[in-house]
Amino acid sequence: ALPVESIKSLSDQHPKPSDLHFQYGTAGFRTIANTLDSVLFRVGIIAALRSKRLDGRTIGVMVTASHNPEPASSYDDNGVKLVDPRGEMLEASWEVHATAISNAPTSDALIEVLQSLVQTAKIDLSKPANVVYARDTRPSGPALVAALEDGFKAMGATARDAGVTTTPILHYFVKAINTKGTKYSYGDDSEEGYFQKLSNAYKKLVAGKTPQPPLIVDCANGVGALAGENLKGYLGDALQLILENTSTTTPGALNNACGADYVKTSQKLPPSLANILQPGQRGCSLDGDADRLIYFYLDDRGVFHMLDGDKIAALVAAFIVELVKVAGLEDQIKVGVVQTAYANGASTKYLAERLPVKCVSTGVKHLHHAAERYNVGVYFEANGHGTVLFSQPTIDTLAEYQPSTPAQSRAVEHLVSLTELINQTVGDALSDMLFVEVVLSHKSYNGEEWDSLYVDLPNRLAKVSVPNRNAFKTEDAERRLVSPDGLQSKIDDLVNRYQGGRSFVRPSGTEDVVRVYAEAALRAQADELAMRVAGLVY
Ligand code: NG1
Ligand code: ZN
Repeated sequence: ALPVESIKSLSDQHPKPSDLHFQYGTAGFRTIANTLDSVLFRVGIIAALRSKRLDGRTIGVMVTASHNPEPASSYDDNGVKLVDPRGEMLEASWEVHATAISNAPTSDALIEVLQSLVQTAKIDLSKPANVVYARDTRPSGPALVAALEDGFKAMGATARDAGVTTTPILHYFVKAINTKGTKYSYGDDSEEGYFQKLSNAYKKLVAGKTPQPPLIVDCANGVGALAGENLKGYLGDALQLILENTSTTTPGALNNACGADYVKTSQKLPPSLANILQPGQRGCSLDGDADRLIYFYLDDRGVFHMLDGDKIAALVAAFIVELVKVAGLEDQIKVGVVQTAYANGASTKYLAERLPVKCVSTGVKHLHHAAERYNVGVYFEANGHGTVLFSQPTIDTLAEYQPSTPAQSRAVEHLVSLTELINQTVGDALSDMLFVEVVLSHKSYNGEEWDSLYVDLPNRLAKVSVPNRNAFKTEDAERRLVSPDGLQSKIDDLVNRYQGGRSFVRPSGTEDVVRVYAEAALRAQADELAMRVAGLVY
């Protein structure tokens, strides 16, 4: 039976604020840190129940607010996400359970919701509960983790503290723990195991290549600085990393005028790198939990150029397609790409000329699931979150394949090393960074040559506050509105007046706003189109 007494007494120490409604969205629960205590306690309970439901397999819990800033005030954000046993996002039906549990007004109501979940989800409470959890560097983290631990305690779960680490490393742990000792072992379930795996694969992939010039890494003053320092040690001379924005203990520094979201949103170099990045040199920015990556460089005239998730997708997808071809596996291994509506139209065009491309709704779970339908599925959001998934049959094909020429043999070895280099559980800035470096070194590309694969269409992203964002309903992978009535045809009329025009409107899943995206052949036109569509929405 449910340990009602221990849940109740601990729940009384983590009361739900009566005036707040919580929602498990695309980023888990994310809101102002000092309102999240009851949510964290309850997430501890949910993780334990989810583990019991899955026969004691280990569930992950990550405490982070990713790229959100951390102002030194009571308004700093934090958040929490659950990770399913294969290292993937929580199954959608449990997002609904998590929302219901987080909103039960009292301890008694909480018990009732939990009892009914145990019934409907057929949870065998006699099964063990195993959890692994971690947090990013936010100052609000330790108190929230303490509340989470009370949730584990209330359920009698066995919980392993992975300390302060990146979101993708936590996902790696979950998969490594759940595959330990099986023929599908994902790696040793330790940080050493993770860094060993990545750095060994990297070294194999660049063996014999001229070492790349040093890479500047903007760590967003977050946990990526700690992981980056570690990775540096494992890479040795194979790749020289210069870590910047590593002040993980300076209040308010996290994601402040630096990091992947700053670069992508403002399309600017972080001011802190102004005297560091030299013309021609490559740099990249991680976000606050190191699951997003954006590259950039300065041209000879010192002008800043950004290489976002779309450019990364173009670079790596074309590389994989080429390796598959050289290996002689074209007929057996189908490579495909998944994007969202935010992908730059020029990237979609470039990719679609080379391989199948699918567009899905915003949110990693949509991208991940669509990518799983290919033998090798590449997915990247324009904001720099993405990875590559190799299906198990494809990994088996690679292992069993008998190449007939040295070139085929090399290509197959590279593909196998890529399956080890790439964190296949979730987007991973450090793993993606090494992947990009591999391709640049194989192609002998500098930033400018990579950038010239295609030319981005000028684009503008705007947000509009509206009384009720839920009035905005979409279809066709969020590219068209079905409500409010008549709005889509007005947008269509506007778009038709702009050369190369494209625009769409959708409600954000993480903020109380409606987002407007527009692109057009010319900068001024993209800006104008975005402004006029925003005018229709408001
Ligand atoms: P919303 O707020 O639903 O647009 C944002 C990002 C997504 C994704 C999620 C989860 C944009 C335009 N949207 O979603 O790509 O990263 O956050 O973190 O970047
Ligand atoms: Zn992130």
